[in-house]
Amino acid sequence: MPSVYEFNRAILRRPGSSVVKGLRAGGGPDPVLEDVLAEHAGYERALADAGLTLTVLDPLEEFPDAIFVEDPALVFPEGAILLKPGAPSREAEGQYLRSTLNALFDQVLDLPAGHADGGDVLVLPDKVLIGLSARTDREGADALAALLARLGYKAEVAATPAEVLHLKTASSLVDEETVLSTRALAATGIFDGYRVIEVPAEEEGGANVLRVNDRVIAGAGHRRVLDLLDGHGLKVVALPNSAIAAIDAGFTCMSLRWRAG
Ligand code: CIR
Repeated sequence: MPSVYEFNRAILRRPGSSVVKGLRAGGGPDPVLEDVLAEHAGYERALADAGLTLTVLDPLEEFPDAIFVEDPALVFPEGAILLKPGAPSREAEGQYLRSTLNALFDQVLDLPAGHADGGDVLVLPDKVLIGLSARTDREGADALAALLARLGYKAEVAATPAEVLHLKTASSLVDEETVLSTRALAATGIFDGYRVIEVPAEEEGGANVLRVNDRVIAGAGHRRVLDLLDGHGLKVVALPNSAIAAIDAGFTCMSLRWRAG
C-alpha cells in the first residue's frame, strides 16, 4: 500500500495582487506582494522537485485567500470533495475549482451541510481526523465524515484548542508513525497511538509542515523544528514562508495533492 503522503499530482493557484489582503486572525500589516509571490514560486518549485506534475490555476483577484486551495476542497485517489469554508469571504471559492476537479477526478462530492475547511482535515495512515474550529462546525464535520466514508475512509471528529486556526495549523503527519504537534494539541490525546514530536513553544508557527514523498517541506525560520525533523532522520526542505505566514498560511493549504493511478 502506498503511504498517504505519496503523491504524483497537485493543484495550486497562483496569487494575484489581492493576496496581501488575505484574512489574518491576529491583525498585523499586509505582507509585501513580491515576497508572497517569491515564496509561492519557491513552494511551486519544491513540489515539482518532489516529482509532482502540477496543475497551476490562474489568480482569482476577487478572492484574496484563493491560493489556499486546500480549504475549499480535499482530494483523494478515489475522488474529490468540494467543501464549504467557514469564513464568509471564502465560501464561494470551491466553485472556481469545480471544473478542474471534474476534469481530474472520477467523482466530485459536495459537502451537503454545515461548514468545513480542508485545513481542519489531517489524513493519517489509519484514519482521517476532522478538527472542530471557528471554521469547521459540527454539522460540516459530520457531513464530511459521511462523504469520506463513501470514498472508503474512516473519519473521526475531534476538538482542537481554541487558539488555533485549523487542526493542521498545529499538527502535521511526518511519517507513517509520527506526527509533529503543538503541546496543547497533543495533550488532547488525539494522536494517541502515534509518536509525537512536540514543537517548541516559541516555534508553534512551525507545526505546519508538508510531507511529500521522501521529504518534508518546513519553514526556514523555524530552526528548532528543522533540527527536530532532521534529528528524526527526515529529509528536510526548508522554505522561506514569513510573508505567507503573515496571512496565516502554512505549507499544506497551498496545494491539493494526490496519487493518480
Ligand atoms: C484564512 O484565514 O483563511 C487564510 N488567510 C489562511 C488559510 C490557511 N489555510 C490553512 O491553514 N489551511
